Amino acid sequence: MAAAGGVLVFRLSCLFAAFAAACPLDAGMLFPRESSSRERKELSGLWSFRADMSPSRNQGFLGAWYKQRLAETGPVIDMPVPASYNDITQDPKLRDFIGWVWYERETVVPTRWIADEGTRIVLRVGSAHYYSVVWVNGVKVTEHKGGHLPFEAEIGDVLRKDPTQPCRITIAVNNTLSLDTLPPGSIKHMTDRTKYPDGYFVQSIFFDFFNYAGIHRSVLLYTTPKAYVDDITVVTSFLDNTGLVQYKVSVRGASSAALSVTLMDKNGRCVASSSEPAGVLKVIDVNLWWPYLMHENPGYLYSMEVRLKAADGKSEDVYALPVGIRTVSVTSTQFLINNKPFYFHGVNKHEDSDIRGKGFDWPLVVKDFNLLKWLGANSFRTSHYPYAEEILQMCDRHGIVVIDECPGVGIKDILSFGNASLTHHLVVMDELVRRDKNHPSVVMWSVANEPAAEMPPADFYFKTVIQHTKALDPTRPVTFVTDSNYARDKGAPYVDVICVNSYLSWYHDSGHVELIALQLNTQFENWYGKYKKPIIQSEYGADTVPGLHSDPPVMFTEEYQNIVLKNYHKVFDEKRKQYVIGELIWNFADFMTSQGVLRVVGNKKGVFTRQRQPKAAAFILKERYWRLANDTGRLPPWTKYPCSF
Ligand code: BDP
Repeated sequence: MAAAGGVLVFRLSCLFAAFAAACPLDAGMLFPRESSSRERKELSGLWSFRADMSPSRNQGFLGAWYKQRLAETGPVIDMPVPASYNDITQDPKLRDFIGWVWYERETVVPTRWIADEGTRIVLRVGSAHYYSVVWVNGVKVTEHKGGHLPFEAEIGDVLRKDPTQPCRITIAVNNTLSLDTLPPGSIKHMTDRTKYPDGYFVQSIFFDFFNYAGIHRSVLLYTTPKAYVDDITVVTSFLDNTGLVQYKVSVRGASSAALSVTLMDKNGRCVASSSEPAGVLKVIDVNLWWPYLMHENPGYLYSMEVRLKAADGKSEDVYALPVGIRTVSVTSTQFLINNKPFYFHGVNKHEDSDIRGKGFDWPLVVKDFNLLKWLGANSFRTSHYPYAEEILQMCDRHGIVVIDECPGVGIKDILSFGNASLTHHLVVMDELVRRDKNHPSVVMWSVANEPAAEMPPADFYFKTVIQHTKALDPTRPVTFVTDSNYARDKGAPYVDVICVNSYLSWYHDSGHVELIALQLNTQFENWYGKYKKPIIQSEYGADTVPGLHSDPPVMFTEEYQNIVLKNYHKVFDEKRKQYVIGELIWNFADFMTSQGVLRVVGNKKGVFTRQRQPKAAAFILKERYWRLANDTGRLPPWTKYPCSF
């Protein structure tokens, strides 16, 4: 038993060594939490805003709009942050705008932050879509490529230059997508003057959601002492009833410093501690982290409190990281969490709602979690980009399992498989793993959705991205999501789990629901026969306009969505006894897309409307998911189906 324990710790150490060494980014990206040594100042609210409507979209840079107050260089409007700017006004030019928009906010920084040279002042942007440049009091402090992931800059030096000035933050954001951005897009200049006026251009995108833009997550200032905890990495495991938390703390700003690491249970009792920057904490009688509906006490979190005392003994930094102790592994037919088979019965989502677009909104987040629980969903995929950190924290606490997807959606053009794209894709994976590596809810990385993987460079491209991701994090499986076109299997040899999207009786054989069983069966047998890897049906569904009815069912009615779901479910029930390890409906809720003849004010495949009201299919899914939870989980008696909601 001791020997087995030793082997496990050794295995964990090897995995961990690879994990902790692989990330090439030069700093951590811990979520900014308050503590006795760290303060936060939220900058959510109204910002000044102007879209640069000049033909070149370059007026703001030529006129150096960042050098003075934005209102001094032209008219400004109020813009809420966080929110997409597209749906905030009545102006169609702003909804469909492509190019640079300018945000500005003035704030007052507490005098003690400025006076104390030992305080680091950090400006953090949760996400802005797509390319951002940031100035403080006219001085450029950072720029960042890519939406959906945070970036930050230390701004203490700039503020201390003239402490009498308020802190004026200017952020220019450009939503232009090119063939080497992620997601890719392209600008089309229309040259036929009989049809288009001079200078007319449009942005083509190859993905099915509205290209919402602006500052999507909160902007804030936070402080740390000069010597601070820059990053923490944890990898967890367990043996019998002993939990193992392998950790590494990275410190900055001090050549020598004393550390204390304390792991506390839910009641604040210390269960393990250490004074080393890296090591393994052992937790006797461990409470494992379990998914929702798999255990009567899901989402159990410990708190790892790291205290850093600088050598001069004057300053102390304190950071508390929530830690869930669990393992994830994959066999040729199963997905195991804590060595028990886990069946994904969940949804695909979007960050999307009326008015806010992709802007973070707590009421929406909490409503969505209540709906997930009502539905009996135990998981979701962050289709098609990383979601807000606050959402992952909710998943950790509620035991909702996450497939964490990068914005690799719509890689359809051969030019998007070139070096520039690949290099950027690897950086995005670095940033994603750095941000999300410590979330117990995140059980798998998804590197792309439905790329044109039949193209010749795709094999090298996906091999490189998948192997890079596995090197970054050897503790989690990796997938890439393919469509039902079997030719597009280029990433499949390298992934751990096959994720397949298919729209049987919808995009082909439209209306023929009687073919679903046969075609779905063929789909599964083909993939499993060739790769012998577990399969998730990562998308399936049908557009449904709420309130449209027809019997016998026809496309777009609520009855049609129901019958499509039921036909898929019959096959899932057969195959889940073999190698199908999950089903994720497309989609949780209706969402906005670009206008086009296939979309009636957005994609209507939600089982909830965009306003989060159930269509008939939501009740079918709810009945099924609770029944599945009963079959596959370990529910306490009071949650037995039929549930009491
Ligand atoms: C899938 C895509 C998803 C689309 C969906 C659809 O992965 O982004 O929204 O089709 O057409 O192929 O509804």
